[in-house]
Amino acid sequence: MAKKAQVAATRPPPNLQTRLKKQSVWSFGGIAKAIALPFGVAVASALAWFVLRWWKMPTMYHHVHRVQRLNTSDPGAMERFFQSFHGRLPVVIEGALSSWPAMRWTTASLTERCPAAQLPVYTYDLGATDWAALRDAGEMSLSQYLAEEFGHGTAPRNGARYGLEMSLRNECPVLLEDVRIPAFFTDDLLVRYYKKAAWPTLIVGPRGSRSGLHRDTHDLPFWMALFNGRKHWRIFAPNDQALEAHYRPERNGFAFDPFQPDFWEHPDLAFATPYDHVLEAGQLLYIPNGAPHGAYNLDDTIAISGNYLDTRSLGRHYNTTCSQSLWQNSKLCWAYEHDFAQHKPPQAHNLKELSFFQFSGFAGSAEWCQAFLPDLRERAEKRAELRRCLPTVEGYCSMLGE
Ligand SMILES: O=C(O)CCC(=O)C(=O)O
Repeated sequence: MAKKAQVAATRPPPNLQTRLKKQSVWSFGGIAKAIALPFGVAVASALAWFVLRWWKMPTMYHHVHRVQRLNTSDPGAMERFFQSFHGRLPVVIEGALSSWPAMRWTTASLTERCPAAQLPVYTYDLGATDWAALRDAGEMSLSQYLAEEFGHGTAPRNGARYGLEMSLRNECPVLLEDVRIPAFFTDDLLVRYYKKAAWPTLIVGPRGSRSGLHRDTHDLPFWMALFNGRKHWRIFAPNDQALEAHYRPERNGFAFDPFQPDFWEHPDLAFATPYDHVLEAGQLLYIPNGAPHGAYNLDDTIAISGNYLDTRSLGRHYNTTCSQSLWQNSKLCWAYEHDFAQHKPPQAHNLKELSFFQFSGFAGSAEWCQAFLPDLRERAEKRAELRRCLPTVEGYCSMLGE
């Protein structure tokens, strides 16, 4: 009896027993049991989502077009250019550069012939907000640049500097004698009315240097004549919808790498359709108005390039380009309307390749000097950076008997 009473005394009263039972549900084991199922389901779903996304992740663009070619010796090449490519599609033009002395340019000849030339240099940074994802890295002498950046063979290098848009007429006018303006691009309103335009310009880039995907200023069409090395190009149609979400108006460019898009982050980019071409020395590339483009230098490259505005592009210029907030206040959208309107487009078959001096409206280099030098002197009074170029241009023109 005494024992029974003892046992009863150690057993908790019935209401306390149920309380303890309830508490045990919230013990560690209980909590673990309670969350194990939802946690397991969440992990499994996350894993399934990850695997599915990885499985479905595109590894390349669904469609890649090759850039079509046009040979200048084909009868009707000029008409074909205007019918099929002008304002619509990029095209590689062959046979246009074979007689240009610039095809013989080397780092040694540029160094010797342009001793005072200064080259604007840039470094590629996809995160930068600058044009073509190229950060301004200042200016350096062309000869020093070529000595430091070119000739590294195939050794992998990071942070190569890219030399872009060196004005030939200001920095090394003697080189203008070695280049021509291809017939396709000679109907240029800018060279006639917008004297600030300094095209064609020199573009020099060592192996591994590159530009980001961008549209050109005022969505102008672009051409490049390549004299040395190979350049890999990716170009998109002006209205490729898959690109629109990646457009950054502040830099008229795109926040992704067209050569290695991040398909994990942006699977929609697989629906973009690039035109792909490795441009070889001796080839001329045309990129239509507003077409996004970017290039990667597979070798040390030497090229010239230009933008232009021809009468056949004027409708697009005013109706599309100038309606964008980026350009609507630009002088090119209002100040030259009268001049541009009275300019008649030449017939395609009348277009001929021109020397730079003829393209600028002069019979030859001496006549060009007579107009350009006083103009440069006047502009140099207001712009200090042009003062540096005066002795170079004066030296060139005095050689011709200005
Ligand atoms: O050659 C390059 O890397 C790009 C040049 C270019 O696209 C441009 O000047 O608009």
